[in-house]
Amino acid sequence: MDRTVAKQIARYLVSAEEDRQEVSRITLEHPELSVEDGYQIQEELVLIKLEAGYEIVGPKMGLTSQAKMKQMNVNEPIYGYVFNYMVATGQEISMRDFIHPKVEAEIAFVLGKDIEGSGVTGAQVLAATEYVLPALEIIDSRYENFQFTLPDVIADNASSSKVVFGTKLGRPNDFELDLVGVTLSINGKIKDLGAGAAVVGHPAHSVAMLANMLARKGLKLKAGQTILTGGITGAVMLHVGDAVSAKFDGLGTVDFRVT
Ligand code: OOG
Ligand code: MG
Repeated sequence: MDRTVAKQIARYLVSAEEDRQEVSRITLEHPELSVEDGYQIQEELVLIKLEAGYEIVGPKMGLTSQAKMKQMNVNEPIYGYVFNYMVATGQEISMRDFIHPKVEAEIAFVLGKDIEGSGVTGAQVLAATEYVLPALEIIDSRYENFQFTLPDVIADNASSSKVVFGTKLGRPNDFELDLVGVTLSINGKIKDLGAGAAVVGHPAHSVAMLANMLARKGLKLKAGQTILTGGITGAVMLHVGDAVSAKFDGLGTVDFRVT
């Protein structure tokens, strides 16, 4: 698509994020947009963030579980980017920072080596991984009612908004990550649960898919990046006063409170 249009749409989405103001999804005005166009807009959005001085923590995968695909009514995994300003530093997050946030439990990978090329496998990913750690991702679609098609959500940086990382680092080979069980609770009540296998069979497979998707663009995963592999559980709406807690078998607990 025309670069000027892609840039203009990217700016529209960045403003929605900065103003915490939901906007009409872009495919209403541009019904012809393809998945490729969505990524072109996302690339412009990433450039705007980099020009503003923000840094990439890592790319992330989204819509990798049946729970998420069903919930959002889309049928294929996507990627987006987590930036340094999105990483929560305390145990509290303020509802004022969001439009209509939801939380989901994920397993994150910290890479010790670059992963490049097509045909990357889960085994290669595990060999290149320094640590795995639990995370709660807070997604906040910029679109009205959190409703979108694939090109919309890709352009909107896969709804990325904030991440709370756990503090317990695991060595990837000490776990069968597909069998790691997770519960997601709010105010002491379990809202959803699952296991690592919910994420395209194995979270390492999600990272491999990501490497392969990036390879098509001539990009690679880099040593030092922290990568979210996608929600294991469905995403749960947040409200002021919520105490959110996710328990990961062997990887500890991630908690935060919504003020
Ligand atoms: C898209 C974001 C997807 C995940 O883990 O599935 C995502 C959305 O559901 O709004 O981060
Ligand atoms: Mg996610």
